[in-house]
Amino acid sequence: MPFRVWPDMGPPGEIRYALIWRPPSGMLATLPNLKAILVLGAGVDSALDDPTLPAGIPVIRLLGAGMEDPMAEYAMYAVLHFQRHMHAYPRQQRDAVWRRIPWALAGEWPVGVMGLGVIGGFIADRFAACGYPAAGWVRGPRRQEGIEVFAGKERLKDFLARSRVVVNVLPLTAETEGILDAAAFAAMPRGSYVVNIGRGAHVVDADLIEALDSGQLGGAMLDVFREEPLPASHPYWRHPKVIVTPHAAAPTIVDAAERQIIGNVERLERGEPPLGVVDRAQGY
Ligand code: OXD
Repeated sequence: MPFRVWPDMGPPGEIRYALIWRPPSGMLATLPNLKAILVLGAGVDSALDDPTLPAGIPVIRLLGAGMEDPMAEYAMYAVLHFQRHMHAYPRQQRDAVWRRIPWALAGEWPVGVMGLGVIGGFIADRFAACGYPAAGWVRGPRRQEGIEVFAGKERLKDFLARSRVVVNVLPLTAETEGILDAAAFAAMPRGSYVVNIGRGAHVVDADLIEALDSGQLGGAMLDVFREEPLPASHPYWRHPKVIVTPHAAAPTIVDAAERQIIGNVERLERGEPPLGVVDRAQGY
């Protein structure tokens, strides 16, 4: 199959499959014979954001595609960092202070994962396997062996209240935008932690900073932001309780993504349903 790299795509009518990550708004609408839109990532919020996105064409996302492991590594690192006070020891070292900070064992440190899709479910299993009481919050009813599942908006508060740390991997939709706000932080135990590897817009930034400053939250490790790159003037960069990483939790793994995308194009060519089709109304 000929493969063209935008903007050198030749006659737009020849393009049948578009592999995208944040294309300019309106670009896909110029392709009259498009059969499928394949997103080169797990999150499709930016693709669905385009009001000119052609209707009736499947939008397909990556399902894990090897990103589960690096995402889980990031989440594990963040949780261990906070659980074992690795954020506090550098301050002590600076002043040559020899003081052991008491910590809770994994079994006494409940971890909550927001989103139990391919990636979130994998992360929750990792925590459970390492002995953390692991729970997940999801939109609708779901079961996952060994994971306490809280389903629906009405269970969100209970989920937050039992979590010493919340790891967010939700898809960004109209329903989840700003879900990590002042009310959510207030529901968490005092001094707990937030790890965001979902999307920046899940967090109400001013509320997070306020919760950190008041001591309601002990710290946050953030990989995703409303504006990326995070502007140099943003208070997160210099906040003593925030660790900023540059959307680095899990890059798209080329080999695995390639296999999944080629598999889906082959399915479409055979007239079979592809895997990972996004429900546009639902937003993921
Ligand atoms: C993704 C991402 O959605 O990189 O894959 O954020």
